Amino acid sequence: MTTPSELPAMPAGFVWGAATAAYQIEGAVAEDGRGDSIWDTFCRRPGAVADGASGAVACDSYHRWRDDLRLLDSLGVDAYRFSVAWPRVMPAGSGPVNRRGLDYYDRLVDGLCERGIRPFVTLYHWDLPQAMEDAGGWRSRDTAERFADYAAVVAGRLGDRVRDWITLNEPYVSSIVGYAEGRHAPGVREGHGALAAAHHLLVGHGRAVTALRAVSPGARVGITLNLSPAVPATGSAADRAAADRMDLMLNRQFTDPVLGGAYPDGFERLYAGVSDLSFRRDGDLKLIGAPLDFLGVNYYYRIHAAAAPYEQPDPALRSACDIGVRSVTREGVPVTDLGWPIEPRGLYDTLTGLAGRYPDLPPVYVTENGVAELREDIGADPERIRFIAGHLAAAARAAADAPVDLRGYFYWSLLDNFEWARGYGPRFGLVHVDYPTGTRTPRASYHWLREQLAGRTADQFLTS
Ligand code: GBH
Repeated sequence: MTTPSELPAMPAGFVWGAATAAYQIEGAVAEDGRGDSIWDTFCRRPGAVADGASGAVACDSYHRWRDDLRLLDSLGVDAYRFSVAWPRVMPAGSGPVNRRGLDYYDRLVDGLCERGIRPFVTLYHWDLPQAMEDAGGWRSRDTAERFADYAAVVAGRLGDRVRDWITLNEPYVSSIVGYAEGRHAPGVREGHGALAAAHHLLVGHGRAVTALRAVSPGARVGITLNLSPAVPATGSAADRAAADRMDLMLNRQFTDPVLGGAYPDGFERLYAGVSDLSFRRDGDLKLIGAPLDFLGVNYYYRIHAAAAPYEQPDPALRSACDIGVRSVTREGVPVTDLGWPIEPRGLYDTLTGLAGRYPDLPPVYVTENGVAELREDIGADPERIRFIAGHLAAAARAAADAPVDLRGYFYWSLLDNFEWARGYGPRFGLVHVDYPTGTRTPRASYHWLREQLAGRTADQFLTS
């Protein structure tokens, strides 16, 4: 298959956008009354983040948001997905509201609306207030209740202009990478605790959906999940079973409750001896599985899964990511600078798979998809152009082949930014950022996308 270098024609109303997240771009972590988040704390831990980096300055978007608006405007996108920092709005996670923190998002939303750019607001992109973590974090059910309170406060301020809300970004990463792998904040390695975190994140999602709709009756509410098909590295029974375990942990732990109102078959068996799952309460699944207005899908790569020995033989001591699977690189599969396989068919399989598994699948947005380079290259990024065009083509084919109501695509990311535990090395941006000056320089992919979007004609976008 040849890789296209143009965007496919999409149905009328298809939303083209770019995405960012608060801690990755804002900086200004101690300004205007913002409280600490778990990422501020985690970044101070020696060895936790590459080069000892942190989001303390990042892209300085807290001050340079007008630059970001100009970049979005001239790019010609329909929408901008950004996240609100909970510790700016409620510095201790609950209790007093910090008006100056909300003012920032108010200005940003006004600026977007003036330019006709539709805001998609993520309420939680991993920056839990440290005070909440000190009280147990997502292991504690109370955090879910506080999250819903916070969601209501944000909707109360922005809900007159914001229609599209994403409760959580990637609860898999918040729970498993944060509380089981320990590679992300809060940096612990647990079994039961990580599974409790995953469940409480979903409870928080459900409560926030109710709260958002109560405060802002016109709200359209969804959740964003990172989905990666897990394919067996070989045809062996052991590798097929390993791929199934990976699929349960990574994908179906989240899609089944949210889209099907039940935990998947085999989940209890996967974690037998690790957790008794006693954090589940009657009524939770009804709340978690309440119908959504849309599903956000973040797709980066698919996983080639092979069976591996458990790191910890005793299940009682095992972390929730120790499931007897390792992901392998397949010969002949191209990879990004981060070693992530480049396989647009994984996005095709993700979308058609959702349609096959969940009869009531809501409309879908690809809320993230992107590629990083490790080179400090300002101008030419042909790989990025090929990556975007290839994945869009796969998404368009999926929407043609399966009952998927695909509504939009957001490139990750508008800007180079703080790439979590990997610091500032990986650069995902359509726009290069110079650190620490914050100078923004659009790359070739930005100019290419601008031309593609400007070239949209009415007939090109008629429903196929
Ligand atoms: C997204 O997560 C995030 O939403 C976004 O904030 C982030 O900047 C973007 O991806 C790019 O990374 O460490 O190589 O073993 C995507 C889901 C899950 C993908 C963890 C990377 C670790 C792979 N991520 N996974 S690796």
